[in-house]
Amino acid sequence: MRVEALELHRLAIPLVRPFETSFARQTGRDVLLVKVRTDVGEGWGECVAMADPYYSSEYVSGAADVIRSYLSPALFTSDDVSAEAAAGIFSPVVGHRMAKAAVETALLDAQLRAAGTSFGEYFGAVTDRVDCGVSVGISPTIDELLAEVSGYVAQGYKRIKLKIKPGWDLEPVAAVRELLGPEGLLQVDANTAYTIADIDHLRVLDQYGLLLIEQPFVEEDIRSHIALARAIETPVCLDESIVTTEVAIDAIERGATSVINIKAGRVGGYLEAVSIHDACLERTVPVWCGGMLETGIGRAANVALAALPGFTLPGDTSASDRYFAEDLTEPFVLEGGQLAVPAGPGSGVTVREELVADWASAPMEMLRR
Ligand code: OSB
Ligand code: MG
Repeated sequence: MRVEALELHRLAIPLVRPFETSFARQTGRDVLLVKVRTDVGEGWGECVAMADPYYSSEYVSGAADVIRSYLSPALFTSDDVSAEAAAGIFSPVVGHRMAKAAVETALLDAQLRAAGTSFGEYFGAVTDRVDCGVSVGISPTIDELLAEVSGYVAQGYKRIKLKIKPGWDLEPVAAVRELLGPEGLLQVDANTAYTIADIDHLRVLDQYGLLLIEQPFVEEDIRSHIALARAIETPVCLDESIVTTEVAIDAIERGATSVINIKAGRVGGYLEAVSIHDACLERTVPVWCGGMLETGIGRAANVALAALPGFTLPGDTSASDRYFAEDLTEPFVLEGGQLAVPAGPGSGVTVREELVADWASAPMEMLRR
């Protein structure tokens, strides 16, 4: 396929409720979309980078610049590119995986739409619906947290994930465990807010029967995660630390993680995400699909990924209305705690281009060969 042009669309979309983590409080999403125009048709990709470099070193303006200055010129040097070739074409650029993932996904969408193949079929999906959980932000009070969680339970979400940080951990976890009862699936995510000095404190969580504790320590600190995994019963799950298949295998073999949160954006794209899934399946390490508050464009691909056989835990693949009043595609609607895997070619969803234009926070940028 020959890429004729890349369009960069920057949008501002309000969230239905603020989302607070240990690192930031977000009231909206700063969305970067990539549309590729090729000789076989068009494709879309959503960049998961956040407005500021607080979750990872990437951020939206940086990702846009990497695409503009490095990734699109690299694509234009060839007359025959494919999603499978993208990682090689982009390999001179170190890191910037979220930027690379957005472009690779747009290429894959164009290529699979032309071939009449869905993301699910291409990735190796074994089911047409996936179990969904919901990630619940830090709340001003325990009462407000319980009201929010009760709403999600009533909607049918199969698992609750609580964002935690020092000062917001044991009390909210105890309260939500009581609300859910002993059988309710519950897990926590610290987004690197703790240090090795907190191991004794984190051990107290063992009494709440959590599915896992996600990323308590900084990205590069594999050693402290190994120490924690040895000290507590709650399984340790890595998110931020897992940036490639090699890192995933290393973390598993060293005992730093016994569950992995797979986010395609964080690892450079869906092809690498499938490779991490395969490595985990081979080692019987369960995985689940993470999220970055994606619109329907990114969500469609996540739901297809979550349909692979190793995704045995409910993902952060929530319905459109958990995030936005209106979505950029047809909405993803929860049915029996599940979302349907889109079946049409490529991502299987239709981008509402009039909304993309209406919600633009900057003029569209056209990058041509
Ligand atoms: O750590 O999993 C995370 C959102 C933004 C950045 C990081 C994370 C998250 C979430 C929300 O937990 C997942 C979602 O609902 O998309
Ligand atoms: Mg996380």
